[in-house]
Amino acid sequence: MKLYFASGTCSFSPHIILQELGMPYDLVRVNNKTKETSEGNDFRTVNPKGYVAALQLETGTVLTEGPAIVQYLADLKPETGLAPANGTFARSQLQEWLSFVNSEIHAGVGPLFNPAFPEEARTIFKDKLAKRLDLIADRLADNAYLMGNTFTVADAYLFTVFGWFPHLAIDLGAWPAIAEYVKRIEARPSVAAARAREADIALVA
Ligand SMILES: N[C@@H](CCC(=O)N[C@@H](CS)C(=O)NCC(=O)O)C(=O)O
Repeated sequence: MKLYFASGTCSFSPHIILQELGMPYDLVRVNNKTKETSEGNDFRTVNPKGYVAALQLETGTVLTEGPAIVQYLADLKPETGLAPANGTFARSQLQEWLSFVNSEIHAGVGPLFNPAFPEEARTIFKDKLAKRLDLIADRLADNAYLMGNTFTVADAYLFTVFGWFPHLAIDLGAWPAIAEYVKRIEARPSVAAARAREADIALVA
């Protein structure tokens, strides 16, 4: 398996999961501006969408979209509990969280990275985001993780997106349950291991 990643992006979520699985994998860095990869080719020949993450299987087939990738990975080792079994109601609830993180949080902060995004729109996005964060904080008030007491792929994804918040001047300290949650996941060995693996791959011009 080969994960195409770019530092500090949503590809960190499947990378955490690869580490959680303890399975061997290759890592290819993508320069998200030039689309050059550390293998010396144009990333768009691998993923025509041009964005990370992309997971290439041994067969050569490429899977894209973070929520799909992390579920595929989790199903390789169901015993890890990273995703409830397919076909169960719990699996639908996991997908509910993945969808929420994808469309409400990830897509909710994406435009804020664009310096050309107008100030008025920025305020509207941040206000909406605060409402979504209230919901997450409520959930985490009595639960260590989104799905309860078990760390799942949805947590790897949400943790990854929360990692961008300091760069957007959004202080999670206003939601103490979320701040604690971030610390809890930060302490997982998989997070440090994934960071170390990424740091080992030289930057691509
Ligand atoms: N819908 C995709 C979005 C992926 C995405 O937003 N990737 C960003 C990094 S977090 C990216 O590579 N952007 C570069 C680009 O769009 O050119 C998913 O959920 O996986």
